Amino acid sequence: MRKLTLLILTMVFVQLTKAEDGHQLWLRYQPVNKAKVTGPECLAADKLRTYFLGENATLVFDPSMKEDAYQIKGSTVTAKNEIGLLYGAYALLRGEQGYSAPYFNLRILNHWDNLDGSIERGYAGRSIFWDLENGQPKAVNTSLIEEYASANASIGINGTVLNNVNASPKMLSAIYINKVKEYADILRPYGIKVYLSVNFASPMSVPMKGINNGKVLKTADPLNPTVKAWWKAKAKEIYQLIPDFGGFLVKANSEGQPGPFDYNRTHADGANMLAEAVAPYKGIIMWRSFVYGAKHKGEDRVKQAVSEFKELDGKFRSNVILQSKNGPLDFQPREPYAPIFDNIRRTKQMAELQITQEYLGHSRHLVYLAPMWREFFGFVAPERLVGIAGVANIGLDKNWCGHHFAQANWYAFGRLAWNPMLTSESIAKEWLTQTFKSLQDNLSPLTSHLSPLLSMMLRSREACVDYMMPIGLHHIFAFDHHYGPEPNGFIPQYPIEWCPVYYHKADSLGIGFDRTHTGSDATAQYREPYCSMYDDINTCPERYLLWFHHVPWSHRMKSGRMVYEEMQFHYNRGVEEVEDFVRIWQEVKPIIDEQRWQEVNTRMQHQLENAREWRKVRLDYFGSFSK
Ligand code: GCV
Repeated sequence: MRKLTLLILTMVFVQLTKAEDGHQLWLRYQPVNKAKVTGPECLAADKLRTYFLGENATLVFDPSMKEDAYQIKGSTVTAKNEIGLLYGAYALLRGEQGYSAPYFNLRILNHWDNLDGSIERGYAGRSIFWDLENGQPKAVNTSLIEEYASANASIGINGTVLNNVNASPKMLSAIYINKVKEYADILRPYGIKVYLSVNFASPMSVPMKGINNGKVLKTADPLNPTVKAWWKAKAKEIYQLIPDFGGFLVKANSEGQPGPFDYNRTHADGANMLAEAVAPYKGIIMWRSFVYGAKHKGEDRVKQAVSEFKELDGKFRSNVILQSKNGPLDFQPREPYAPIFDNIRRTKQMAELQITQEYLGHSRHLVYLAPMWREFFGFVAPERLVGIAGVANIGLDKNWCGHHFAQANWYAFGRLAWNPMLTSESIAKEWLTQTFKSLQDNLSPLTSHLSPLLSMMLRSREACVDYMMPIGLHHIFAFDHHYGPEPNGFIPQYPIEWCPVYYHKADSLGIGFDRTHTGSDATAQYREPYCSMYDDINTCPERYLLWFHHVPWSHRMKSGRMVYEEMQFHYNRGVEEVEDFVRIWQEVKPIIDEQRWQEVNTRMQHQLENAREWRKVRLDYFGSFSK
């Protein structure tokens, strides 16, 4: 027994003394180079030969299998094609057995990366794809992109949009398209297709040979024949270089982006024109429904997507997919689901989730997002969707995501895109045991640390809701950067939808946004039973109370507390939860390597400070109304 303990401690010591910066993510296989692999020579064979701990592994093609699916029996992996074998090889390395097939065909990361190297809402350093070197696009970092590709392939992600939805037209110039080809060539063996965000007015900035005598166009009107010809020629140019190019993602007529409304055309006119250009190559158009302040300016912001798109349902070409955020507002820590998913019936739909923590404490707060995404699937059945997009949290930081635990959100996104029925707990467990090897079963005396870490991850999203936006308060984040509270936020020159006071509507009588039939009637956009449930103050779940109702300060909550007291309760609970996370992190110190432990610890101290700050600022502010 003593010998065994000594052996375990030695193994742990070796593990802990190794420099550890988190760069390896959850892929911590040591090259053992001992397995003999029988079967086709492919990337899956390479991976198994290098990392598989067994002596033999076998790879088998079975053309009758579903695309990308795999079957693992012992150390034999069977799949239809090389990508299926690769997914299977990674699954075998993490200990899976049995049959598995992806739920969604489209499992896509959206990078909000700008060509100058900055990342919109990025909190982990600069872009891995873009930057300028002497005014030219930077050279491709092949080995880094290969690492990125294997991380994605290991969790089944099969597409990536390389640039920000607030897209620069330059993206479609020859010099950048050539770079996109370089990325596509590196990513292809890993089963990852590239896509681009496009600026709808690109024909007005980027000249195209053979169109309008090589001069830029004066219009981007989607019904104009020269505009159509420009996009067709652009698609041809791209597909000649990248035959398996995925297609375009478009943000149009929202937050100042150009779009078909500029020419009195509809979203369908715009999307269909682009769809026609990529159709010969089997490309797709992902058209975003995140719109406000254009055609329905002045209407409650959370209603505008349905108002704009409902009447167009059924008018989109078959290769257009409407891409909508999970909530109707903007990636708040908790939102009711977006009712656009109820209202669109004859157009393909995708959900857009945000992996980067724009409103959830950036990469400073430990917030595990799988519970939030699972909550969404409880309202929007996965079978209503053809794909999932996730706004990436990846940058040039050594550990990719800024916070070591933010890697878990990248991991969870991929796993849920593969199988939305997986539980948050099983995903967290997989991630923890792969990422912190000392938690693996073979070091059983230490596995007792797994459960506090698991519990911390699983409670972290609710804690964040508690200290940031209890009982349905929303968008009371500081202007522009969205980090920290600014409940009194009002800047007359800003659109009212950016101002926190518009959302909480606190005054001496009460608080909350009336979205019932007596108010903006946003509840009417929901299917039953939610429409009636949310509309009635007696049945509206209290987690959404101030989202849907303006209530007097004297309103009694189910707990018997009045509204302000209930807010106090939640703020306190949120802070106490973070205090407990800090305690857990101290407790696991002996089993976590020094560098990662310290880096997480520093961030946790910030998180705690911030949670206390949120509590104080909000209680002081709202207390001044509620008295
Ligand atoms: C990419 C919010 C964010 C913006 C983002 C926008 C969108 O408004 O704050 O940074 O822009 O959503 O999703 O288009």
